[in-house]
Amino acid sequence: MSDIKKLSEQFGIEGELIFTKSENGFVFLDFRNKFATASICLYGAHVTSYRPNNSRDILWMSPDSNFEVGKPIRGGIPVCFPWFGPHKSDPKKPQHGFGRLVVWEVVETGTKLGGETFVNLRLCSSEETKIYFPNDFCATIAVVVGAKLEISLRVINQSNEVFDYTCALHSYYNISDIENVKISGLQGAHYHSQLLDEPNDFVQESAKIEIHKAETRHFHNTESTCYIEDPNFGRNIQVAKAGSKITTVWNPWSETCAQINDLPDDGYKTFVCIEAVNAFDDVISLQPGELHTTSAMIGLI
Ligand code: TA6
Repeated sequence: MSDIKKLSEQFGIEGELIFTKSENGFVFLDFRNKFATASICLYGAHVTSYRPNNSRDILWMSPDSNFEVGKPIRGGIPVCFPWFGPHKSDPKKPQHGFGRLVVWEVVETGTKLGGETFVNLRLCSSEETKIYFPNDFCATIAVVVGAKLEISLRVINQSNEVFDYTCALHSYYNISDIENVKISGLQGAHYHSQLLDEPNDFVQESAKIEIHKAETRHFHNTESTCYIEDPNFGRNIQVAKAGSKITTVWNPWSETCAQINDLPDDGYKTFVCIEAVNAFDDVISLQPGELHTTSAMIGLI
């Protein structure tokens, strides 16, 4: 029996959740319910689309994304785990961890009483993960597709020792034009810019952030909800989060974009990343048996 047939029999939900396989063998879960459509790729537990009814996609996908084992998918919601950014001691280890480079296992699907559809995907430590990260863990990506998209990364320490990890739900939002959107929710927060020599420390003075150049701002000690006002698309995207004290706002702008081979040269114009992060002064330290959950709740208001 093909893996798709097996998955469909075990986890498919008629008219609501189907499994598909792309030409290059990537397996997707495609959701359709009264609220929205959505797609998740098992490679990386990667949400590639979330489209509430009567709206265009909230998430941005690069038309040049690789769907190739060993490379991350560009766009949607990459899951950065068990480290965010470059590995702190070994630059040869993959940027943003290996969570986005491996296939996650489907453990449960279902329909909630309100009609939302959910899936839980799992990645547990193995010989393969121990090449990169020595500790025993189990991570779950739980996604609920409803009037909002809820995504959670839950990590349990299954070893006998304490371990640390960093992570991000690195969402790419689909916008009309980077020069015409405003991001609110971060006023008063301290941030450091990854593009300047570190350490640096700024305060977000204005209520609304406008982006007119490359930005990688890591906002500290904030659990606030952010909003992307996009008058051209006639919508405001709401980005709430839990279990994360760092919010990262990223846009590469033209020069960096041109150097990233899975982004079109003008790709930077139509996305902005607002990421729920645990890193820097918000590293997660888990005692044996302990767990931590990082979540993002994404929708329109
Ligand atoms: O979260 C911001 C960031 O770490 C940037 O520095 C930039 O590199 C971006 O993520 C994308 O990283 P990626 O490895 O997906 O190209």
